[in-house]
Amino acid sequence: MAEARRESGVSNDKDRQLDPMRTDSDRQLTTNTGVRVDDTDNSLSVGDRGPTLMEDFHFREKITHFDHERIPERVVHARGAGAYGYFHPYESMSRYTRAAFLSDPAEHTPVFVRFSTVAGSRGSADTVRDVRGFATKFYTREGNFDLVGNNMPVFFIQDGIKFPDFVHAVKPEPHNEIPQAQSAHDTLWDFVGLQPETTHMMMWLMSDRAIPRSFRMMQGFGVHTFRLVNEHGQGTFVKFHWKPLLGTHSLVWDECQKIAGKDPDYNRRDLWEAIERGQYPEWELGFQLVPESDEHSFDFDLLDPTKIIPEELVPVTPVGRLVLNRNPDNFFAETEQIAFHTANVVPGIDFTNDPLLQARNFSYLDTQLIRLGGPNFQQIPVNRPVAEVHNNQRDGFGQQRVHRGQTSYFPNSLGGGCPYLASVEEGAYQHYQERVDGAKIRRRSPSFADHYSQATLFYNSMSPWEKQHLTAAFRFELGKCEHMHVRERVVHNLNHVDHTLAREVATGIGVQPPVEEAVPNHGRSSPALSQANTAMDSIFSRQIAVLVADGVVAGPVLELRQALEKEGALVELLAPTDGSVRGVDGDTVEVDRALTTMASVLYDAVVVPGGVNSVETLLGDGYAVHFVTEAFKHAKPVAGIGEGVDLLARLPLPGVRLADGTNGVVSDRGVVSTRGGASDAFNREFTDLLAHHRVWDRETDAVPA
Ligand code: HDE
Repeated sequence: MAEARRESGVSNDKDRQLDPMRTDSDRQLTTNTGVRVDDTDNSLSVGDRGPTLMEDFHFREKITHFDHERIPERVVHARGAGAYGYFHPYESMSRYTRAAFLSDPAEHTPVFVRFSTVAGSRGSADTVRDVRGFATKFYTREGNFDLVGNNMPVFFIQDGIKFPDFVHAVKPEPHNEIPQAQSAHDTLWDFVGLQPETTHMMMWLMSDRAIPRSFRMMQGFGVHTFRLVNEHGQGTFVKFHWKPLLGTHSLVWDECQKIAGKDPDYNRRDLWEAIERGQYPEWELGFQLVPESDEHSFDFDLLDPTKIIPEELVPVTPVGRLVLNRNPDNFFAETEQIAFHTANVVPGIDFTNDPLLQARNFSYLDTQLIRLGGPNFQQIPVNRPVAEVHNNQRDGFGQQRVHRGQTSYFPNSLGGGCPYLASVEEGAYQHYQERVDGAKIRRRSPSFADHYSQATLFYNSMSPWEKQHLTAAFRFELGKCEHMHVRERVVHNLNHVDHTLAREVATGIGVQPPVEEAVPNHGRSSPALSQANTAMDSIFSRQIAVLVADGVVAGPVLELRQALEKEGALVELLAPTDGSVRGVDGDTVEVDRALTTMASVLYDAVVVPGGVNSVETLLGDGYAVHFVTEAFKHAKPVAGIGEGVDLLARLPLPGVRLADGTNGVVSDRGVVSTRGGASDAFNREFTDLLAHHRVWDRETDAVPA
């Protein structure tokens, strides 16, 4: 299995490096010291019913290992999923950076990417409202470069010294460890209300970005302004962007909460299965480039991580392509033990004085020391660079290498001066020679003072349905706060973002709506921020449920299935019980899953085919009725073929016009119906709806599901 997976992936330097470290267990059982074992079910005891003997080294070793099998989970981003792949640039970026992996389109650099949620513990559900981590390790031939980003382009705080406060506020409350993986509780919103610099990020967190449909359908951002440096030592500011090929798509909140129970591994499973199927996720790397001479030409500070550079001001230059094409062999060894660090940079990539980035450059190495048990964690297979490593660091827990020679210091003559230094021309890292001077002060830069303009920009850029989701999210989250003054303070802040938003939120949470606007809305927007403008041209890997029972008219279903699968979609037949159903013509139709094991929230769309008996059975099945109604409620495409339309007609689908026998294919409010077969016109209409992901203007609370 692992072999098959590996063969499906592109073999590269990292893959080849890992190969000798991979091990299969298709051999005789042994102890850790290689002694063969003939019984691992019974401990060594005195007679049949006597005490267990300390002498039983196999027992002791087995239990001891087990006792120590957990390492501390990440203090944030504990829950994640990862995969290997590769990156290549479209063309050389050497004008801006001397980084070798960005200079040659023919060079494919191996990568490992780990996606994560932030607040929840390792076993928490995937579909919580949260930021998603998007951390990429590039195993370049000049050393590892880690781009440790998120799926949102800004952050909660401006200075890293506040990170423990923020994390303590968002994590489960310390007295009772409630709630798990939720931002909807008093301490977070207490902090947020008192810390207006969080406002812009809270808009993102309350938006649909916080509930992605798939890791494969998320953007990624480096967040901070970094610096590229070319071979002449010239710097250019840069913001890193990842754009998913499949577009940026989200779930709906009600759906998220249900998936958290139905399939807590929803996003993790989605990534794993897509890669196993060979439907490799892809992103485009993009740069927003700002010449140093323009450092001060914006109305915000480039060093302030609570700000974006609107794409209308600085467009995103396409740079290269990231493909994830191989699942890890072992979750713990690879996904759990991978150690990212913002300070893992290669020549040509450098930092700025963003105070959040500076703090991160300390934190990540520090955290790995406790999490991975000592200073040799870079030798763990997943962390090892493909570039050669030579230095004088010999000792410490878990040293894996056997360094030879008498010397482990520099300079030396006894070891022939090795390892010796490299010049910059030979590829040594040289820090950007930025001139800095100033007094030591503990003060936030006045250029970081505007906490609202870009929150307003974000709000103004949302489509009507996105605004509605945003308001609903604020109401939900604040509605979970026990303390009225906590709610009030957030509304007060929101009134600096947009008066209507503040009033709408206030009305939903029992807070007195503000009477006057705090500041006038500046009216500017940035269309690139709205998910309404994302790619909607593909149904690749979308999942469609077809509900069937005995008596189904199978022909049109199979045709539809073929048409959808041709476009890369996945179609599953669900019936009241597993196995197969009998088609109306007596044919046997294989079923993929029993309805009771699944739920509409695990699919992107639902189809009800024809067949009088099939439809009668489904109508009498609460799961089936709920399935379709719920899919409708969650704004998903719904389709009825033949008598399947009768089933739709019996459900509370407000205001939907259905095919009536004479009018061919009817498509109304995201419901496609036809009394005939699944014609080309029908298939096209359904495919188009699917590509658009959801029919947002149809979302309705009136549907009881
Ligand atoms: Fe992190 N962050 N972070 N963070 N972060 C960690 O490192 C930290 C921040 C991000 O899949 C920790 O190995 C500080 C911004 C990701 O393994 C820790 C500050 C962004 C991941 C840490 C920040 C991130 C982490 C926990 C404020 C987006 C998961 C375990 C100064 C640009 C990486 C670990 C993975 C993980 C510290 C802020 C992204 C403790 C102090 C901003 C994707 O080192």
